[in-house]
Amino acid sequence: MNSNNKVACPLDCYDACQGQMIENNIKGSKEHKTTNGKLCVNFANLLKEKNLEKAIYEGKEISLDESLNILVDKLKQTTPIKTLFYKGSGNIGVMQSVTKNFFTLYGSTLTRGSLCDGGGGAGIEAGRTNVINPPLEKLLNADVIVVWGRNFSVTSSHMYNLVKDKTFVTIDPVCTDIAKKSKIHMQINPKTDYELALLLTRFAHMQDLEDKEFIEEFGNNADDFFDISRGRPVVSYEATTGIPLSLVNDFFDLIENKNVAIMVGLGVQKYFEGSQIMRCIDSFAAFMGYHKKEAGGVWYLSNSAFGYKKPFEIKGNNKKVSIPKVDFGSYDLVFIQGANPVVSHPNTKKVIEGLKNSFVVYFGTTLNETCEYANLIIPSTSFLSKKDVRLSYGHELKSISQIVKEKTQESLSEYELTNFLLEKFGFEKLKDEDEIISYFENHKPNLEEFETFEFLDELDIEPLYKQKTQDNFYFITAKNKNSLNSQFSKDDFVYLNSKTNFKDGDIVNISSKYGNAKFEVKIDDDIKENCAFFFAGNKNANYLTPADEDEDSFSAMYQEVLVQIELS
Ligand SMILES: Nc1nc2c(c(=O)[nH]1)N[C@H]1C(S)=C(S)[C@@H](COP(=O)(O)OP(=O)(O)OC[C@H]3O[C@@H](n4cnc5c(=O)[nH]c(N)nc54)[C@H](O)[C@@H]3O)O[C@H]1N2
Ligand SMILES: Nc1nc2c(c(=O)[nH]1)N[C@H]1C(S)=C(S)[C@@H](COP(=O)(O)OP(=O)(O)OC[C@H]3O[C@@H](n4cnc5c(=O)[nH]c(N)nc54)[C@H](O)[C@@H]3O)O[C@H]1N2
Ligand SMILES: [Mo]
Repeated sequence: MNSNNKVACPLDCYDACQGQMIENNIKGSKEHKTTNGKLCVNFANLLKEKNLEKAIYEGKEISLDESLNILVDKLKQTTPIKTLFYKGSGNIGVMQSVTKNFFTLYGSTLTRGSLCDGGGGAGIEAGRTNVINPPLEKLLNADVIVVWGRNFSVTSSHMYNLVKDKTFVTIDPVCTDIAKKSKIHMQINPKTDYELALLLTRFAHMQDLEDKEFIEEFGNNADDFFDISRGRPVVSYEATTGIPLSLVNDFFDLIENKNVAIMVGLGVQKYFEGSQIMRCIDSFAAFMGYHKKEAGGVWYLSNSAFGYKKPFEIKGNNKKVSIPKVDFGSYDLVFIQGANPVVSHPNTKKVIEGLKNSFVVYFGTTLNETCEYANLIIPSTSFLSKKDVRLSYGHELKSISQIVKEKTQESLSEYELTNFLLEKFGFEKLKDEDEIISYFENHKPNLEEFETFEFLDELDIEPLYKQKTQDNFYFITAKNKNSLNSQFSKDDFVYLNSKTNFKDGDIVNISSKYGNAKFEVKIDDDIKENCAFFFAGNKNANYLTPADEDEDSFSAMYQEVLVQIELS
């Protein structure tokens, strides 16, 4: 029997599960704590995908060798800086990043920042240097879990399963699945989480609940932070956040003398000042001393590569562009790997116009909306037929991928493509694949905790509610249970509360200052009445979003926008 039977789920998700091939079926591993013997609906969806098996040039199938020759010729004919390397997160195995090694040496323009968690990460770094999560054990030992801008039971269903019997509090404008299971749901107005964090800080102080020892030993500027929270009358927060003070009282009753875990998600930071908002929440947690308790703490999307050397990263002085601001049309050649910018990148109109004006190479496993604008499509090998390791941004466990299925001849892994290009251009080849993988497999990073915590001491945020009128809506976009960003099932609806007076099936024109598109309405009273909700992967939602960066981290800010809705 083939002893290679491990399969890591490659999908961009907190859980990073470990599977095992047993008699031609892949089962969730029982030894991997978060996987706990089960795999999810999206893993099943992934197995059903129809993988690309042929290269395509200008709409016609060609052989893999021909496609590689075209790529090499094009790269040789183009000024390197006029090429863009754009990598998405369709597969987030460690080995996916080796391609950057070639494009760095070759001299391509690279991207910086993120379409995902960058703003929040910058906020955490400002307070405690590294974006790392506490060990999973501390979550398992917490009493109360505060789910803050995260759809916990949907976007990390395995982590949720380990703690599902605990007491939950949810802070979310949407009455999510986890909000329904929570003792307290604070249905907050979008982009007011920093105000709630300040209000909680104020209440904590009034009830003498702050952790004075933590503040004394680790905290810098805690007084300044507290002063910010004192700047406004307590009652004024009710109207802006939409949260009754009575709920805040209930919250403190619930958490008194309890070990508290705060699970923060993307929701709080999809804004221009996302970093400050996250830092405000993290500062509240520090005020309570949650970062250094026996159990509990603050979880976010951690830097999963923290504490690992980068065995294939090359330092270059390549030009870098902020990812949300990328103008595809200003490059002669764009190389897109594992991404679907036509759906997932902000401002779809600008993306499509740009792609039409460039020679687009798509390197991926499946055909997606971006392929429509690709001149050359090179098939990437399925995750079942290439080696990899998965680190996780949700917890400290890893999973391994071995080759469990023979690959088709007409595809290449990221490792193979990189070595091919390195050789063609006379650069040094990559280290041995097994050597790289075994380093990641065996190295245990030292997740050192911080020695000082810098509290937020100045706050400058322009709330969206100042521009909010009776006639516009907050734009909310979040993940779907049955899809992984733009992969798998499609949902192009706009979800609205019935109090908006729209009806199921209405066709509406939605516009923002960045663009407009048509949507079919679905009525859903889980959505707050001042919000218009769209799932990630909705092919029209990003016509409405800004192709611009947040203030701190070159990252997208999908929700820094209000929209108008009219019957069409
Ligand atoms: N099933 C599934 N799982 C996934 C993914 C998927 O597509 N499908 N995607 C993966 C990826 S790439 C990522 S980055 C993670 C992200 O996973 P999460 O961190 O859960 O992120 P989102 O689903 O984008 O948003 C989380 C919540 O924030 C809420 N929210 C929106 N605006 C605000 C606000 O202003 N304040 C507050 N408090 N809440 C707000 C939304 O209503 C939503 O419930 O999930 C991963 N897991
Ligand atoms: N409106 C809206 N937009 C969003 C978000 C949102 O919540 N709402 N979320 C944002 C977030 S958090 C993220 S992370 C981004 C994600 O945005 P992207 O990184 O663009 O991810 P996807 O759109 O899922 O596209 C991934 C593609 O990778 C390909 N792929 C899969 N496996 C492999 C592989 O092994 N190798 C290669 N080469 N390709 C592979 C698949 O075919 C798939 O089409 O989207 C962002 N955009
Ligand atoms: Mo993401």
